[in-house]
Amino acid sequence: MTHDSNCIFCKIVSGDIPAAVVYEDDRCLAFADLGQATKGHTLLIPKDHQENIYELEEDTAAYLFKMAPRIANAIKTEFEPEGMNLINNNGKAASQSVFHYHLHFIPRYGTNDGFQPSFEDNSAQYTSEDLQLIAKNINKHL
Ligand code: DGP
Repeated sequence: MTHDSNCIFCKIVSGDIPAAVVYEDDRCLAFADLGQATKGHTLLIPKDHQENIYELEEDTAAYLFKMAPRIANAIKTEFEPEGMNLINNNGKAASQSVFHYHLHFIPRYGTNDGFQPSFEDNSAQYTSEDLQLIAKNINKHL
């Protein structure tokens, strides 16, 4: 198990700093996000220090996403939100501030709950041929 002594989430894993633990087992930890973007905002992390989606080992990813529906359903049952966003930020440009992989569970209480993820619709700028080329160019690296 990799532990980075400078990583705040590794310190939570080791118990060096406290957290409001939602769930814990030998491989993962879920705890309340300090910021509570909305009520019930929870983070799910691997105990192993893996920085981001690019570094995430496939079996770690599989385990986190195996647990994800359980965490989401527990939040849903408790707070009865109208929806839920699962978000993972990778890199500073994508608003990652803690460089230990984490999945945000953000329960949504209507459209005015203070959390506003938005996506531009740029579909007018791309033809279906453009999309085919984008897909092909990504696929060649898989
Ligand atoms: P991100 O921007 O995706 O890297 O999200 C990092 C989140 O981690 C942010 O929502 C606040 C939360 N966070 C940072 N430090 C702590 C901490 O010490 N304890 C807890 N519970 N959450 C933290």
